Amino acid sequence: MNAPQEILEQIAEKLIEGDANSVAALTRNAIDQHIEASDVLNKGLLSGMDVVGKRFKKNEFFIPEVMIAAKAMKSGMEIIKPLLAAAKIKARGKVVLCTVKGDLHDIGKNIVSMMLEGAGYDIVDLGADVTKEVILEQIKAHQPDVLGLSALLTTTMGYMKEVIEALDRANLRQQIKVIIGGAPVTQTYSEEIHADGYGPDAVSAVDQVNRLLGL
Ligand code: B1M
Repeated sequence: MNAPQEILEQIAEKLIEGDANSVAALTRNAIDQHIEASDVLNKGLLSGMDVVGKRFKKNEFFIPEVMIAAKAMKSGMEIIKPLLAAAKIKARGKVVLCTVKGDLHDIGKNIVSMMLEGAGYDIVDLGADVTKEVILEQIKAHQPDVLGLSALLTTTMGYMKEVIEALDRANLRQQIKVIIGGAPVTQTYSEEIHADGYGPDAVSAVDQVNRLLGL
C-alpha cells in the first residue's frame, strides 16, 4: 500500500500524463485509504492541473494535452464529487458560460468549461447561440459569480457588448463579473465594452476567474 502523500503525487502525475483510468483508480485507492476528499482535490487533482496550466503557458503543452488532462481531472472529480458535497466543501464559485447569439462555435467554450470545472468551479453551460434574454433569465435563476461569454466570429463578438448593456439595464451588472474570450476577441475590445476580464485561452480564463474572485 502506498503512503497517502505518494498516492496524491501519483494522482497529479497521472493527470499531467492525461491517464484518466489511472487517475480514477488512484482516486478510488486514496478514498479507500481514508484520505480526505479535499486533499485528493487540492493536493492531487488541482496540483496536477496547476502543472498542466503552467506547461501550457510555456508552450510545452498544447490544446490536445490540456483537453486530455481535463478529461483525466473529470474522471477523478466524478469519484470525489459526492464526498465533497457530503462534507459540504463548497465549489470555489459558480460560472454561467455560453457562446453568444448567432455563433455556433462551441469547441473553445467547452474547453474553458472543462478547465473551470477542473479548477473547482460549478459550471452552468448554456450552450451556443444564446440570446441575452436567456442569459439574463439564467443569471437570475442561478445567481452565478461570473458570466463567461465566447464568440468566434467578428460578426458575433459585438453581441457581447449587447449582453453587458442588457445586464446594466436589468441592474444585474454590479453583482456579476463578466469575462470574454474567443479567437477574434482582444484585451482592448474587452476594455472597450467594459468586461471585467479577457482570456486568450482556457488556462487564462481560469486565471481571470480566480483573479476576479480574489482566489
Ligand atoms: Co467556423 N469560422 N464558421 N466553424 N471555424 C472560424 C472561426 C473562422 C476563423 C474560419 C476562417 O475563415 N478562417 C471563420 C471566422 C472568420 C471571422 O469571423 N473572423 C469562421 C466562419 C466564417 C464560419 C462560418 C460563417 C462559415 C460559413 O458557414 N460560411 C460558420 C458560422 C456558423 C455560426 O457560428 N453561425 C462557421 C461554422 C463552423 C462549424 C460549425 C463548421 C465549426 C464549429 C463547430 C463547433 O464549434 N461545434 C467551425 C470551426 C470548427 C471553425 C474553426 C476551423 C475552428 C474553431 C475552433 O474550434 N478552434 C475556425 C478557424 C480557426 O480558428 N482556425 C473557424 C479550436 C478552439 C479550441 O479554439 O475556439 O479559439 P477557440 O477557443 C480558444 C480560445 O479562443 C479561448 O480558449 C479556447 C481554448 O484555448 N476561448 C475563450 C474561447 N472562448 C473563450 C471564452 C473565455 C475565455 C477564453 O471566457 C469566457
